[in-house]
Amino acid sequence: PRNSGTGPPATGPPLRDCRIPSPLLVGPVSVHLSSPLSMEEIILRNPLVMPGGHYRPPDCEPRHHTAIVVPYRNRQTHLRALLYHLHPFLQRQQIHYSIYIVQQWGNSTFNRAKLLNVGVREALRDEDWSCIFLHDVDLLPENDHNTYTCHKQSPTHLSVAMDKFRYRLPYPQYFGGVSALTPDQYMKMNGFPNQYWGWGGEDDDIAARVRLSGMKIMRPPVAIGHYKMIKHKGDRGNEQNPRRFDLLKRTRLNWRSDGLNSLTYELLSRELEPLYTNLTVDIGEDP
Ligand code: UDH
Ligand code: NGS
Repeated sequence: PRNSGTGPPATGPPLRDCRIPSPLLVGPVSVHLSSPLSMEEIILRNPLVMPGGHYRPPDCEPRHHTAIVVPYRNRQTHLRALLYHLHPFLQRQQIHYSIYIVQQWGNSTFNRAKLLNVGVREALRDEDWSCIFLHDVDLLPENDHNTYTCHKQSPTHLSVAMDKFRYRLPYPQYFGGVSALTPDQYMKMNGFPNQYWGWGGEDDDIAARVRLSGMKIMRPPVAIGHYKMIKHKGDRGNEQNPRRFDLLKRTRLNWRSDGLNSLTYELLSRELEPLYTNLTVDIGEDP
């Protein structure tokens, strides 16, 4: 129904449901990274995107409502490449979506999983999203048959074939890059850990939480889950976390007490940029 909270205002006759699969899909796309456009040019190329990076297909009723949550700090060129690429990609899938950039304020050590927790909580204040995507800023999907929707049964890992891993999984339990959950699945696993400051291990912890809370991970076929990663060096403020192996040993003991139910942060601003919602957040620092 058009007026169930996620629907647009009731104007005009009801739209027919969007077709599955979307007739706009093209399959494999070549991703060029050489010269990213300016933000102004990307805005001009996406006239149907509304403030906050919000979009709904104009001529059919979408079946999927997806929030894209991106953990972020100081990756301007990657962000432009992602927006340039992802907006048209999602529009071809005829999804109702918004893109949330969750920006860690200050210079304390980066904490990807905690930023994702913040993003999920803030996105769910906006809309009754049926699906939440956790998306690294430097990963560009190369095939639009890899749909940005959720499975009711299981959390999904989408980035199963990244160019830097020669288009296959680096190890069977790998859950980094791009993944997706319904809000129910997210609640069931108590969200993500808040204690991983610095690089590494948080994605393995999230994968363990999926299993410990009684769920499984689904994946698209390797031929479809292709991603190009924008090459870069390690970031200042995100050095390897020496505690990650110790933390991972305790996931089984900690997942019920550390996560969504222990999340604290201060939202410093929430800005509706033309192509994304910009959440700037103080998540504190490694104690
Ligand atoms: N991120 C930022 N800014 C940072 C750090 C991380 O935006 O300063 C975000 C960004 O969305 C990135 C994600 O967090 O895609 C994951 O960052 P990462 O550096 O852990 O992973 P990535 O796959 O790089 O991008 C890995 C290469 C460097 C590894 C060096 C350690 N051996
Ligand atoms: C594992 C890390 C993951 C990481 C993956 C790929 O070793 O967090 O490598 O890393 N786990 C631990 O360190 C415990 S990558 O090749 O992208 O740098 O995602």
